[in-house]
Amino acid sequence: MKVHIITPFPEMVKSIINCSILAKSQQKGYVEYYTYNLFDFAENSTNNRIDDYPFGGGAGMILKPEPIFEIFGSIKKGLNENSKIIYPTPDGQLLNHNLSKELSHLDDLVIINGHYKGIDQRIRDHIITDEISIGDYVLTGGELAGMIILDSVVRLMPGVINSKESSDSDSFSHPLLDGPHYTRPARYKDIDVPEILLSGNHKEIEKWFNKKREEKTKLRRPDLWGEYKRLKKSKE
Ligand code: 6GU
Repeated sequence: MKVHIITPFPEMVKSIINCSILAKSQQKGYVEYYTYNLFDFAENSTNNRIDDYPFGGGAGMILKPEPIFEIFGSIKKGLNENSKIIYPTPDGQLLNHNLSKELSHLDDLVIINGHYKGIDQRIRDHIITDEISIGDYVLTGGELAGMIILDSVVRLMPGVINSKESSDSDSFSHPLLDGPHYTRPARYKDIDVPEILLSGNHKEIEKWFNKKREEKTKLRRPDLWGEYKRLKKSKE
């Protein structure tokens, strides 16, 4: 997958893609990241301005169309038909596991990060294919939201995380939330790991783990709990 990220703050983006799994996914050849500094494309077209006042008045600045159209014009030729142009925005469709999974199968992803009050609507109407929100709260800019979207997508690409089981047991790839995990030592500061985990009885351990997942889901997410019970019933 090729990932193109358009932003006025490429350093912010690079600090994230150069660490941990996102960096490894590039080293292993699964993903290639390209970042574009919006200011580099504002020199000719808009006298170094990337934003301007909104027509009709109101508070906040709007990202100008020219630099973004120019960058996108240069990227567009190389894009596969199977690609999405994403605008992270609090008024977008809510991100969830299924959406991340869908995006993880694409050949190209373009992420356009907005700032200030937003971006000129013509960019949204003519370039963007998907507007995505990461939750019901507002961030100062699109970079962090874009990186959250990207992180959730890249980790689902086959091969990026070594063990398939590791991502399959996560919360949200299953109707139940994930349960408690322990590692050595079995006793630390007089606090013991649950005995069942040391028993070697895999069947009982699985039962115990599932019970823990159920308890947590029931308590924290009545919506998922209801869905889980419906699913269980339909299988009976
Ligand atoms: Cl995608 N962007 C910003 N700026 N704030 C958000 C968001 C995105 N999703 C929730 N809040």
